[in-house]
Amino acid sequence: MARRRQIFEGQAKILFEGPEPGTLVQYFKDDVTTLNVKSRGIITGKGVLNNRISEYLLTRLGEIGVSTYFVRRLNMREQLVREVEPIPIEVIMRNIAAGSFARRFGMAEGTPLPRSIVEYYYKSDELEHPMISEEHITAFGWATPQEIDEMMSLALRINDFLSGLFLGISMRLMDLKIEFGRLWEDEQVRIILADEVCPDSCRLWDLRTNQRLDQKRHSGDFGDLADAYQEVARRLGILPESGPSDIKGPDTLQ
Ligand code: AIR
Repeated sequence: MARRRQIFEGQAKILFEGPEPGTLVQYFKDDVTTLNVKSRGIITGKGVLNNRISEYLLTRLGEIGVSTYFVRRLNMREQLVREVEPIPIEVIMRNIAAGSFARRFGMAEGTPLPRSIVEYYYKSDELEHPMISEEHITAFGWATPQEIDEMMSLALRINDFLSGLFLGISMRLMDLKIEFGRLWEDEQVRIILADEVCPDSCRLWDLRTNQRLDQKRHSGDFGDLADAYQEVARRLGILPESGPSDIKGPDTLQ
């Protein structure tokens, strides 16, 4: 196969130029890092699972009318996505206190919040993703007040829908990180969800046992994570075609 032009490489994905204008190919890597990127590892098959999980969740979101960058899955590790103008903000929805939120407010992890809370962080590895307010977003020109409103209402819808979907498979969506982008179509611009949704980008706890399916990732011990990702895929009913034995998948990265 001909070499493709690489557009971007992140901690867990690589974006290549797509087959037609306005598209990209997203490759899901097996690499895993702690959230502060201080510890790295590999979970064999994680990329294959995340590709399937994100395909499933973005397809369900599309069905309820949330526009996303997902076009279709191409193979075990890659999907075709729409190219957008990225907005350099991470939107984090918090449903239950955990992680940095629990530390910041001195709350025990697992404490329910009075309502879902939206937070914004500036996407910069160098600055370690500082938390920002709407003031910073508009003052620095990262998004307009209307775009912030759009992101906020999309984030609430996405969070509500996914919380219900995960409850249906006995998992609690503690928090979720999403990113948006601007899509230009016929000289019109609109905000769409432009980020994978998978266990890399959220915290999921088992509803009954409170087992933390992400816990190891946050502590830097990646030991049991392969099992946790497989458990999420299994409950969603989307383990790769031939089951866990097929999880490595073809090495299509060029
Ligand atoms: N997240 C934050 N940066 C990258 C990601 N994936 C996600 C975490 C967690 C949520 O955002 O996976 O679900 C909040 O993270 P924290 O560390 O701020 O509590």
